[in-house]
Amino acid sequence: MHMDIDELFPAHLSELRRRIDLALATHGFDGVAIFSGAAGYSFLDDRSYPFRVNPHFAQWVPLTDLQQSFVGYTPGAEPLLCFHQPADYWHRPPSLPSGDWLRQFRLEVLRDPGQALDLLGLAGRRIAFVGEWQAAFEDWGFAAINPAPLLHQLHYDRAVKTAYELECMRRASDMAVRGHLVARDAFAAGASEFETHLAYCAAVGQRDEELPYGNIIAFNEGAAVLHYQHLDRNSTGPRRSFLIDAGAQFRGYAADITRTYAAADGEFATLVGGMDALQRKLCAAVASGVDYRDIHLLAHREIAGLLRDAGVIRCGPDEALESGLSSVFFPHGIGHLLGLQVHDVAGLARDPSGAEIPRPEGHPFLRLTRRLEPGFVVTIEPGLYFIDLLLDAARSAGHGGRINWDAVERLRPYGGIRIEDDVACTPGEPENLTRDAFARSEVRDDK
Ligand SMILES: [Mn+2]
Repeated sequence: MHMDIDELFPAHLSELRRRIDLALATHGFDGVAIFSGAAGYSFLDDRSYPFRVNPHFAQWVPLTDLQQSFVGYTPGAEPLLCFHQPADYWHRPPSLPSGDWLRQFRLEVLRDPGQALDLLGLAGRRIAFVGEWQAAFEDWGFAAINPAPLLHQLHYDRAVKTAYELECMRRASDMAVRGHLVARDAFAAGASEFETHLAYCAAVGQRDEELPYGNIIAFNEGAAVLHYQHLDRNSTGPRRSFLIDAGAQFRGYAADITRTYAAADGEFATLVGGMDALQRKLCAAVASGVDYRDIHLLAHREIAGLLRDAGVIRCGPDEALESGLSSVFFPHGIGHLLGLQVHDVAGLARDPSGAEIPRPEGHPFLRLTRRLEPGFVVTIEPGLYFIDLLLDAARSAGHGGRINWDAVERLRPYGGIRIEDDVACTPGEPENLTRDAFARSEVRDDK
């Protein structure tokens, strides 16, 4: 069912080398030093923020918690991994890496990050630094710090996933789906939002700071808050609806999945079913050559059609889209690139230069405007919400007559609906990483 990840790694690294060889030659560098990063500290405190590895580093090396380390690379030479393993009795120093992937690297273990200076071969060569800059590197002689033209090119290329990256994302999907199923059951069993969150983390096997983004676990009206961050500790009170937007990461690659559940049959449950059907239709539109902006606009028409059929609005899809009414209920983009970052880079890139493809007018939150290519992984996440702030603004803006306010009052206590899958574009049919992972979990459950 799953491919052997170690077998896929050498071809992945070859592709990274091919890409960076071209980028370095184009922009006049002899090599690159990719810094993993260092945890930052809270103001006036000796507590650090959660560490987030430089995604460029994680693309080369499947180590997401390694600080003060470098990948050094010059075209034609074996990549160098400067692995920082401090002598430290306050913390557990990182264990030396192992695994087949390591055979692609020359490993140097450093007690002090400063030892990387000689190893990186900066003398007489133009080496670009990629990562979060540290004052300690001031005198090292890097030719450039995060040169924008080089980064634009690497980010543009990153949208196309290698077979290794796709496999990492399938595994992240499996992990996240495990959490989703447990969370669904926790909600049904009467857990609080906070308890549901803990059950999710336990099932996935990742703590908050390891997840690709903070879980959104929202009951009832909370589902209308797009990035609801509060985790209510109270488990009493009515439960009408449950929106969970939660992921997982495998070797730094993210899954980003949202599901919405109705606690009982009725008007809201019917709306959830309608959203699920239109979401599948939008997923099927993920194909090579398709302008992602068109999927976004199709989503607006589909959601408006659903709202009209449900008696929530009183106009057709085209009028709802053109008047801006559909954005009252669906105020975010249909999705984004996914990979090493949950909202992955270069979603608007026209080409490797960093020039941008504009968003459709009136749609300021769309994060992806490119034409899809095989290897792109995108999310498809239509939403439909009852947001007081936007409904009030719609009334002031003259949309009042197009909205059935009785229906809005009935549905407002449910908050909203979002259904989100991660979909890989291929030369043929799209691969739905999320629905495939749910299907695999059902096969397991049946046994
Ligand atoms: Mn998303």
